Amino acid sequence: MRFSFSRLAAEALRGHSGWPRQWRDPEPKAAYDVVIVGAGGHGLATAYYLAKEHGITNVAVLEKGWLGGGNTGRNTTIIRSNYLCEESEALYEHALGLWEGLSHELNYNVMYSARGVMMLAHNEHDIRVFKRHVHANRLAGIDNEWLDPAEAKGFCPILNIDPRLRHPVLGAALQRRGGVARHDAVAWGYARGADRLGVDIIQNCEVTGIERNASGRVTGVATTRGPIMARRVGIVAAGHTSVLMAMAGVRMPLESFPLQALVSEPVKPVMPCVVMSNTIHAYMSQSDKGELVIGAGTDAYTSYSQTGALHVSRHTLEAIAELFPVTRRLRMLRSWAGIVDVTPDRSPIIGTTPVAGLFVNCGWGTGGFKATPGSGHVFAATIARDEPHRIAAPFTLERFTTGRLIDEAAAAAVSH
Ligand code: FAD
Ligand code: PYC
Repeated sequence: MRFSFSRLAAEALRGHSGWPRQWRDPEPKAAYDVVIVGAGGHGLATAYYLAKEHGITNVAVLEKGWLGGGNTGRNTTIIRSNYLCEESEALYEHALGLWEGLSHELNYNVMYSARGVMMLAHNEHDIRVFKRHVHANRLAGIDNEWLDPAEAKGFCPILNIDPRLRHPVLGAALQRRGGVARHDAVAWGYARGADRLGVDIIQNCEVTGIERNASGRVTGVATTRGPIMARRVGIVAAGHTSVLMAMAGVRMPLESFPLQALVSEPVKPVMPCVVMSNTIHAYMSQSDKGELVIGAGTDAYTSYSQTGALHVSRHTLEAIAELFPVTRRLRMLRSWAGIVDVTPDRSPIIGTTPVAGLFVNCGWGTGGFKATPGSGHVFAATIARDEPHRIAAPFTLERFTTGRLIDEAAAAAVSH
């Protein structure tokens, strides 16, 4: 018998032939204890820790697209904990600690590689800001050190430290425990872990409404696959949080911007670490496949476009070619954008909301990948106990009414 491609494809689609049974999307149940909206790394990690640490397994993660297809699958995977304020130091350091054991925890190789993250200073202002971060971090027991230009080049030999550059390298802050991980492995690792603990992960299921009873408490969600009842709903839908929260009548202090990245054709290992430059909107590392992973800045205006403006990536490539002359003749393979949601103080919002039973985790802006394990861990505890986890407590929505902001504009890595 002859097999046509379309027949094989139809069989594969019908039965997911060859896939282990547990990978098929389950039919949604009528009711859950907890519904998580968004199957990015943060949502999946939340579901995993709800089941693993709090014994709450009647959980569904609803995803409008495919698992890990949002920012989790679009980011440049930089991991670090060199933030300025003590609230953020605690949060990102909690995450970094979890990264260090994550492959073991999930029995899934997330390819966390602590190869060092170096942030370049190009002017007097940068030097002061980064030195302030170095001192603040060291006081908190977090590794961060100052390098002069020659030391920076020693750490990353392809770095151009010619003082005649348009933006010369005047020094750098180095966090040696920082690094990168494999983004889709993080989503799949948490998904598999949650699935094995009984969580339902349902793709192609867009949440279109949030249902409440007469006293205003959440009772479930409306979806493109029908209504689903839930006692608690957690929104973890980076970039689209305002849209979802508006369904429950809550206005969020967020703006959504495209942030873009691109990768080069694969080359032999040339880049031993991660280098970032806030000032000229460029950062680069090398993936295990050999591609140079390059990140750009955000678009200057709010939008839901998943491509990003061409002049933004062009500006970045000019900066990259100047900082790393070996890249000048490389071809770029792909470029894309993700939609990030940004708060006024550049710190996330994690916690309860004015609507009983509704929880939110958002506002990670350009820098939430590094937080994935920590974010899921503290958000799960917040949902399970209906009160903020100790580390999440400063990051509640109320800070925008009390004015107790956590200003991380300088540590956010990408200028906005
Ligand atoms: P997502 O992975 O975006 O998941 C949210 C999910 O919600 C999506 O899958 C979406 O489809 C789903 N959703 C939305 N609306 C609905 C709905 N109505 N119903 C159902 N599902 C819905 N951070 C770093 O720390 N380091 C970096 O180097 C870094 N680089 C970045 C580079 C780029 C180009 C981008 C775009 C981001 C970068 N970030 C980085 C930020 C980081 O990617 C995000 O903060 C993080 O991945 C957010 O994870 P998440 O799980 O909250 O969101
Ligand atoms: O938060 O480190 C970061 C980052 C780098 C690129 C985008 N975000």
